[in-house]
Amino acid sequence: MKLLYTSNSPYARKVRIVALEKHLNLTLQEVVLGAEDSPVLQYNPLGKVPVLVLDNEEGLYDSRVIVEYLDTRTPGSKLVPSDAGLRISVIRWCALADGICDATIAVMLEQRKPSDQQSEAFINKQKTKVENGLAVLNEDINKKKWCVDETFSLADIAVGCMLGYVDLRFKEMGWQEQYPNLSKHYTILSKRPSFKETIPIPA
Ligand SMILES: N[C@@H](CCC(=O)N[C@@H](CS)C(=O)NCC(=O)O)C(=O)O
Repeated sequence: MKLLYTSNSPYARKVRIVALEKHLNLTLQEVVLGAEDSPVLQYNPLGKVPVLVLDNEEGLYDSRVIVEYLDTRTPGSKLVPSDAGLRISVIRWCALADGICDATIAVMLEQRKPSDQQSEAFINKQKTKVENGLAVLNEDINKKKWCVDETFSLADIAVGCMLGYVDLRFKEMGWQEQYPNLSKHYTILSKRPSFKETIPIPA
C-alpha cells in the first residue's frame, strides 16, 4: 500500500498516525499538490491528499475512508469501536476535528490571495467556526483522559492532528491558553511516537 501525502496535511497525518499505531507498513510518497507530474489526480478525481493506493492500483480516499479501511486490516484492538453507539461518538468527534481543519485551511487559502482580493467577512466567518469548534471540544474533553469511553481511539488522533494544524497556522491566537483542556490533551498526545514522527513542517 502506498500513501500519497503532503507533510503538513492534517488529514494525511491522521492516516499516517493510524498506520503507525497499528504497526501497518505504508510506503510514503510525498507529492506536490498542483504539480504537473503529481500522481494524485490519477487516483483521486478531486485532486486531494491523502490517497491510499492499494496493491491492485485502486485509489482510496478521503482520509475518513482510509482510516476505516486501515482499522479493519488488523485483528484485535480497533481505533473505531464496533459498538454502534461508541462508533457514532468517535466519528462525531472526528467530524468536528476535520471541520475545524477545513475552516483553518479556508482562512489560510484566503490569506494567500492578494490583499485586495481577500474577504475579511469570509475570514472572520471561518475563524468563528474554528473558535466555536475548539470551545465545544475543550468543554467535551474536560476531566477525561481520552475523548470517548476512556479509551484511545480515532477521535483522539483526529483531535490531535487538528490541534497540531491549528498550532501550525494560528499559533498567534494563543489557543493553548484559551482552551486549557485541549492543551493538556495535546501535550499527552504529542508524547506518542506516532505523533512525534509526523509533526507538520511549516510551509
Ligand atoms: N476531507 C478530505 C480533505 C482533504 C483535503 O482537503 N486535502 C488538502 C490538503 S490538506 C488538499 O489536498 N487540497 C488540495 C485541493 O483542495 O485541491 C480528507 O479528509 O481527506
